[in-house]
Amino acid sequence: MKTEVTELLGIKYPIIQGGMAWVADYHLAAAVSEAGGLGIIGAGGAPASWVQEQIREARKLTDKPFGVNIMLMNPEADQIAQVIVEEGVKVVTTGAGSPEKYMKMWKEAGVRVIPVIASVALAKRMERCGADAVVAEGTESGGHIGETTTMALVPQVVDAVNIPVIAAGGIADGRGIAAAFMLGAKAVQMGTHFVVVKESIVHQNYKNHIIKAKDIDTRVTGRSTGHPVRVIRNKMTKEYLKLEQEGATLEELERFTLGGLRKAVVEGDTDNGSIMAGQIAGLVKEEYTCKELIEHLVAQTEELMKGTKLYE
Ligand code: TUI
Repeated sequence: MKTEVTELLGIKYPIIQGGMAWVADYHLAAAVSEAGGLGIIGAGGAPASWVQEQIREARKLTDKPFGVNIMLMNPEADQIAQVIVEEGVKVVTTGAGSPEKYMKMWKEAGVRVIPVIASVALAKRMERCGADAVVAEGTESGGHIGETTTMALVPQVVDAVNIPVIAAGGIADGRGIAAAFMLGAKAVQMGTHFVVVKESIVHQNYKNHIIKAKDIDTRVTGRSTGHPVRVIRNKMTKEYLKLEQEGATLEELERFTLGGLRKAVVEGDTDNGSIMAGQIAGLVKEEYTCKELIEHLVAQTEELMKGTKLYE
């Protein structure tokens, strides 16, 4: 399954694992890369020293390329950007902001830079400042999201830029991957399905919520604060959304979500924590290893794309 993105990144399959905070540690990233995709270590809100250690641990498990995701609201983003260069990481993805100020440093170090964006305007800005590709992430995604759906966003971004576009949001099987190719994407990024693979260190309670979720079970918290975040509905979202509707202040609302992802992922507190997941959670039913999942995805995609011009 050779595409511009597999060539750019030196990977076998055009499947990238999302750099999910607290979830995407070196175990997951190395397993995905070993299986032929691109594994990504999610820096989330972690300190730079943690990121450095994770990179070194991943290297012990795989000699294949892997990446690091910087969540740009991280207070140590500057130091993490530096660690990526020092440790010789080949690929960086960014989220929740614009990575413009790091671009020169990364390009000089030969790092492939792939910003995650949720609009055409930002995709164009990223292309202008030297991005190698963009991930166009639809609002179906888990976590911090934009407004536009994957179906509408991907073809508009594809038409607006000359760099390869990677589709994300609402993709968890071969049907979604084939659909992404039809929209003009050259690869996909998936998060939710990778949360439940065998190598994922996420608490079993969290995995169970994803496996049990139905199509309509996600909620978006924080629309009023300007930081919309998609999570699986639970006791916390019920209380949060009620308060939000009543016009609670930012401080009152933040009390609910502060440390919420850690609570759910690490402690398994799925009543009070933030169970970030995408709308496709309802389709994620089985538990595979990374290798099994990726092989399954590739077989399903190839079957669907037989006879199309897009598949060589
Ligand atoms: O970043 C994500 N998804 C995330 S980050 C995250 S950690 C977090 N935890 C609690 C609250 C908030 C975040 C969980 N999930 N996806 C990539 C993404 N980035 N989607 C949309 C964007 C984005 C949004 C605004 C990128 C840039 C932007 O504005 C840039 C600018 O400066 O105009």
